[in-house]
Amino acid sequence: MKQEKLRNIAIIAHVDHGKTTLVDQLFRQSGMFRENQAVAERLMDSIDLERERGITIASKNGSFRYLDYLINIIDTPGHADFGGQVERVLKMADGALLLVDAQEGPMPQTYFVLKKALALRLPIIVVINKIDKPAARPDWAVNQVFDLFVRLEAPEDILDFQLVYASATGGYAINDIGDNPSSMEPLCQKIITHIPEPKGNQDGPLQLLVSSIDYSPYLGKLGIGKITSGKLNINKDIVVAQRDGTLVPARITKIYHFEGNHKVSIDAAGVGEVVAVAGMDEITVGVTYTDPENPVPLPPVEIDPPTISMDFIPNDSPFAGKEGRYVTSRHIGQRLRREALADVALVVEELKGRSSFKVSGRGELHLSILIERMRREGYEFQVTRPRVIMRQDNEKLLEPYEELTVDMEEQYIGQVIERLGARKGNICEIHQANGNGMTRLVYKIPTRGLLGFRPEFMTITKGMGVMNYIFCEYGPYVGPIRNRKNGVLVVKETCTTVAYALFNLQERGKLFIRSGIPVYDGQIIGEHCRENDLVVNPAKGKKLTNMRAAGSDENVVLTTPVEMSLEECMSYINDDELVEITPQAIRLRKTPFGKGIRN
Ligand SMILES: Nc1nc2c(ncn2[C@@H]2O[C@H](COP(=O)(O)OP(=O)(O)OP(=O)(O)O)[C@@H](O)[C@H]2O)c(=O)[nH]1
Ligand SMILES: [Mg+2]
Repeated sequence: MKQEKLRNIAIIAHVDHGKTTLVDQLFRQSGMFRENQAVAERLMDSIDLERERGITIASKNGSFRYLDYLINIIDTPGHADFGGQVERVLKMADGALLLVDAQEGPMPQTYFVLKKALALRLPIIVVINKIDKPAARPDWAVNQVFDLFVRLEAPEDILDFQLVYASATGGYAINDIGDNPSSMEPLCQKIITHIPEPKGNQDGPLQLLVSSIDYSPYLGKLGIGKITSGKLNINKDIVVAQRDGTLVPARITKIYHFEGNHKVSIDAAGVGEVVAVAGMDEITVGVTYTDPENPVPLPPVEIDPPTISMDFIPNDSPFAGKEGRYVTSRHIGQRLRREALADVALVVEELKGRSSFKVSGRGELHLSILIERMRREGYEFQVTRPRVIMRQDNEKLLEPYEELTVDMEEQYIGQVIERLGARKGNICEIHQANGNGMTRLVYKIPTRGLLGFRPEFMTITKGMGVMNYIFCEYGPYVGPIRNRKNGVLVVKETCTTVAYALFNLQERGKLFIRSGIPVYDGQIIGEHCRENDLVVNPAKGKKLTNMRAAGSDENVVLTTPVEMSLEECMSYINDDELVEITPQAIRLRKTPFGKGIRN
């Protein structure tokens, strides 16, 4: 592949601004699919959890052809918790498409990803997307983007960014508002003219920085990256320069490049090509594949440190080992370490003498997605409540703060302000109702205060609110923040729940389970209406009498139990409680006495 006919771009934006949808259209219009071929929407969101949640979790490589150019494109996640991926995959790109929603304008994650792209001095094409929305305000959005570039002190040449307007769902891009929409052509033109071809010396020593890791059931681990110097040939001997500087010899068994959303096997690749390489198992993001005769390692990417952590503990509940396939500390440790090799934003530490692991990441979602994936793979374990990672600055204790943006209808503002006040948030900005009747509040709030706020916010705003947050800095510790006010209902002894007993317990609080469910001593099955915990017997039947009463057991009407998602469970529990996770169930429990789990 000739270097001048290659382009490598990353597509970056705030969550939901339309990255994956735009990739769909670029693929479709490149003639990659047959006319009548059924192609899934958001094709690059290929992981089950991505489809279920409608968000991108892992960045992915793909490519499409435009004229005689091959354009490698990297779709990235927009959610702040997965920001670590954006930081590292940008190393494969020679330019970036910065998408901005024409109605919302730049959002916290737009700021973050732009900052990372500017740090690498990548040329940028700004795509004002969703111009088809009735409340779109493209001119305003452009001004906001320009301000953002200025605020981030973009160098002169990059400040003068290229601009297109687009509707990813409509399948068109235009250079000026008012142009006739027809196709994505104007965007493709901008890519080939304004994003430079990849640089590097074809005859130099091999250099490829592994920026992403993929798995193949047949080939094991694949290191993905861009060749910045030299050539790569199949069955060639190379060395892997590890992050600590050691050199490990290796042999390349397979090389793939990307066509559409597929990998296609090739025999050789040259400078500028983005490839996936098989043959080495002990690799991690940040290693360099290089020449054994003349090794020239590349500096690995610096990744922002994690802000929250939780303990992963082998399951020791009375139901342990019944539902999972991988249950031992060894299984859990291996799986976590494997994840940490592919995801450098995740830090896994063994807790000595406790056969448990401290896992640190960028946010609740970062960790909960990992937990959910492990659960689906057949793992069984328990986790503690997430806690933020504190720092010490001389005598002062510091904790992480986030910038939180909430958009909601006016009638909910009072309640939201009250809740965020209790969580030690400080209002920084208020933007009165704009075109779509939403008011925006911007807060600075300790990360601790944010834990578990999303479900609360969704309940207050009846599911219509939008919230976003992004790590901003470490600041002074603000003292304790209260988690929940109420105690819980704790099961006395192992049994199966009975409708009649639950019916009576309903008066004591909110229940989390139905009848006919096996439960164990110490399991939490509801929230007490008072502040203390209450030990209950959910199997207590009715006293038998000879009398026939109207309210016999079949007639007992139970209110629907509260069903909490994994994230809700994680932030619901207190420090003396655990979430038990198995492929079949998520349960809450009290920590067994004497088995301290805190640091
Ligand atoms: N009206 C309108 N909706 C759009 C447009 N582009 C995307 N959407 C919608 O916006 C939503 C999010 O789109 P995605 O493509 O998943 O956004 P994303 O940026 O990939 O999101 P993450 O990967 O989770 O950060 C979907 O419901 C799309 O249908 C557009 O041009 N116009
Ligand atoms: Mg996406």
